[in-house]
Amino acid sequence: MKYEFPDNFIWGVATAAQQVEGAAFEDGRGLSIWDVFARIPGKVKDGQVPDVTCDQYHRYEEDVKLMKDLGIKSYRFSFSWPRILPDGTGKVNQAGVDYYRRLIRCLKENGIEPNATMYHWDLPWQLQLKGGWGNRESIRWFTEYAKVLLDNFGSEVNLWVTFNEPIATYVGYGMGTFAPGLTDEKYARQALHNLLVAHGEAVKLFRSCRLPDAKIGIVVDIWKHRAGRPGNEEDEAAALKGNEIAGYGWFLHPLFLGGYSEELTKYYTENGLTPAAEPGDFETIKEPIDFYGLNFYNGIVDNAEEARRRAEKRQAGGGNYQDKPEQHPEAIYEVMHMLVEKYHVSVPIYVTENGALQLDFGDRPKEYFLDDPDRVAYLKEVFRWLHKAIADGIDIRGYYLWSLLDNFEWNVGTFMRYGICYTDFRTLERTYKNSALWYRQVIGDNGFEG
Ligand code: IFM
Repeated sequence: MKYEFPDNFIWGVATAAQQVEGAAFEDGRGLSIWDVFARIPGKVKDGQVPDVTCDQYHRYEEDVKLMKDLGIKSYRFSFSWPRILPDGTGKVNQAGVDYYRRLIRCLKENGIEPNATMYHWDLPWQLQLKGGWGNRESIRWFTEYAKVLLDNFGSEVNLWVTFNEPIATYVGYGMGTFAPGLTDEKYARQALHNLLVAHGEAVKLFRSCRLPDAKIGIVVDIWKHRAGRPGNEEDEAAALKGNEIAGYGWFLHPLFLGGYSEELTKYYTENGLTPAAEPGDFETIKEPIDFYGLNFYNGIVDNAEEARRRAEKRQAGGGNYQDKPEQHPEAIYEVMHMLVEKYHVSVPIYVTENGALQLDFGDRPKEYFLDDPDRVAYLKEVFRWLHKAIADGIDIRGYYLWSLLDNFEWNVGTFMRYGICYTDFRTLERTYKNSALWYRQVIGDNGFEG
């Protein structure tokens, strides 16, 4: 069967500033929470730091060339807040603005549409020192930053994302495994409330700029949970928690339906976690957006027995990522329907991230990574389900593969390789993996036979 995608379907690739740019201490860039966090022993695998990563800051022309050669139609990247505003607010770093101007110009000259994210987890360290997202002032800080971006690039970029995956801020403020490494549940819940209001304020600001061709949205990742043993109390509770309490429902409900869900409200009340909100906050969060960005990687089956077994293994030193979870690419289809049917999403949807990883234990040659049939098989499966959702009438406009390059995968550093291009982190040379060649074919044919 031929899986053909709609005309004008956008085939893209995605990255994020902290993961690919490097040049952490160049041209006036300030520190981000990740620069600092990575220096705390034990926080990032093997003590890796994101100082150089893929060095895209110096090699963006080479990367744009790769994209052009692959037929990529749109590049989703993020602005580095501390590169633009080293202290988070106040003085603008002109060298930082100039870098993004060069990048955007280069993309456009090569016929590649920029899709820019304002915030992909790299809060300026100076703002963390003032409490970061837990401080309600963060709404004002973010709006100031958004204004600098819109003033400088509003007429250059037509696809804008306010936030990438808000949940990461919970992992950083509540669970401690992401920057800045806090484990304060109440503060984390407040931080996420502030962040959502900041999103709404940025959308209002964007509207006031009257950019006729530009659109704005938000990216929320969805890992849809279901009970492994339906009816089993523990499994059902885990799935509810994964979906509503510490998952997508936390964000989608206020963004599309208004206010926190019944389940989350109950949880907040019972646990004394209700974030302080001001009048008008929920209207601001629900400010209409132009598109929704879905980051999809997997569907999750919750089985408490299985979770216990894994936890024991971890405690015994098995490590966090030794067991690859079951793959459920079909969940993307369910997710698309849920967006429309449960959350009444009526704006166009983009898959703003999707991809597969290879684990790098440091003992395998480059050639091993270049041949990646598992990634191709996974992508094919995702595309089939995506195609089916489009055939059902869901308005899906594009797909961004995570990622163009192997890059700095947060707290596991370069251990997880998500790229369709292999990055040699010593020489910084990029090499196509077989998946890149396959993706080029898909883009060229606007679909595939399978
Ligand atoms: O690398 C991350 C990205 O920064 C956000 N979404 C998930 C990716 C893979 O883990």
